[in-house]
Amino acid sequence: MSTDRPAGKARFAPPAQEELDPAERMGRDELEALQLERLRDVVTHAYQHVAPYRVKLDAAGVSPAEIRSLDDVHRLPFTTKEDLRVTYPFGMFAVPMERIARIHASSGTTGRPTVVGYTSADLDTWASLMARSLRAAGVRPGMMVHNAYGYGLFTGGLGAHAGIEALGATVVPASGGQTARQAQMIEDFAPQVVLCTPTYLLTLADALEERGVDPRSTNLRVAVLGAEPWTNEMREELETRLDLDAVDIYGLSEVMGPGVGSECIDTKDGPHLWEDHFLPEVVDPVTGEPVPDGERGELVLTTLTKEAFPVLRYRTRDLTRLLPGTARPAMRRIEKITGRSDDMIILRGVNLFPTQVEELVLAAPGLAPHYLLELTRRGKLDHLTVCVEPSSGRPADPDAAAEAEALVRRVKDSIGVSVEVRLEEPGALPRSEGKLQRVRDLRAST
Ligand code: DLL
Repeated sequence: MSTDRPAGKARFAPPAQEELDPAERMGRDELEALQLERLRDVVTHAYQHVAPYRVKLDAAGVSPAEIRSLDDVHRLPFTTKEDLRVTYPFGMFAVPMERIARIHASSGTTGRPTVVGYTSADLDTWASLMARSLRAAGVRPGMMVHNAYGYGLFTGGLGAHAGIEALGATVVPASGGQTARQAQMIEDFAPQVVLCTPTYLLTLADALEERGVDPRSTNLRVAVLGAEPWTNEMREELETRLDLDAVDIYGLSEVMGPGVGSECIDTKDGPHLWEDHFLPEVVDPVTGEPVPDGERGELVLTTLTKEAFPVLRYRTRDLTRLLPGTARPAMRRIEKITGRSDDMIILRGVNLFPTQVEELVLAAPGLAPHYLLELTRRGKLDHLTVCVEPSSGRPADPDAAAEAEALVRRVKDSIGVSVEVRLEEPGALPRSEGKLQRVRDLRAST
């Protein structure tokens, strides 16, 4: 869905055809021929250099030479996060350590971290795809980009950084945290572009207001937002609050980092996947069977060009569907991600994602765009409390209390489940410093 924002600051124009990479201008047949050639190469590379892939492919009875069409990808075994964990730290690397130029790792809050590696050619590819993503968002050489994705082992900061430089823009390596100082830099340096998570942009908008700056008055024109699920309602909120275009960038460390796909500013209709480097499929999350384009399921990605860390049929756990290309006709899009299969809450038999609640909270004018889902146990049953705040900033605001009351009904009507809604004091809910945790699970202690 594309959202138009009210006329304010001039919008950035999309790149002209001649500014695009050759692959972005290919026809579908040419692109698929390239994908097939690369798929054969990557399967051969993984088979020859990564022992766990060799074992799995042998067990599945598939030899790299049998990859004759793109559909043959369905014959390859899946790779899961667990496969990466058991080979911690470097067991899935496909090149000798001397050729590894950089390492990143996931936070590992839910177990051992997953570690990924890049050769210098991989870093070049990543920078060029990140630059392509920024260009699609209307960013051009010479612009200033405030990069508030966290620097460090997380792929967001350094991945985006290299892309900004590759594009020829000016990078402000703000990283995460020190929000008051970041707001000041946005005011003083006047960047046109900001890169961060959608929830951190809300934090930045609050910090601008605290400085007495109207968030609509900055020089920011585009925000390139990702690393966590967010809804079109959140997009509208941010676009209106800051008077800019908010575009969606997708990626994950296991597959590369930010820039696996990105939205084009002219359509804002879900990230285009950069299919010259990644082969997407969507599968039924339970059976693992591929579903046709247009049907919802779990996104599965195969890297087509990575040297150090090739991944075959990686189960992302991200839920979406494949849609036809628009701004880049040959490259398919993913629908804005609704959530991850592991974020799904099953409440008395009803499946619920935090984004479904987000849509409803953001549609309630009396409520602030902050919310938290608190899971507890009452007797034998799970109980969900949606914690919200008044948008007026006034404690116990009667309008907000009425909206909170109405939210109980709206959740029941649209999601089909009974929840409690608790109106908190203004500022009581946790604010984002990067990726925001939406669910507080207190079931073990209640
Ligand atoms: O979050 C990479 C990234 C950084 C993407 C900056 C975009 C911008 P991980 O920490 O490995 O990598 O987390 C990857 O985050 O599987 C999704 O569940 C979620 N995610 C990433 N981008 C989006 C998005 C980075 N645009 C996981 N919409 C992924 C929804 C997203 N979820």
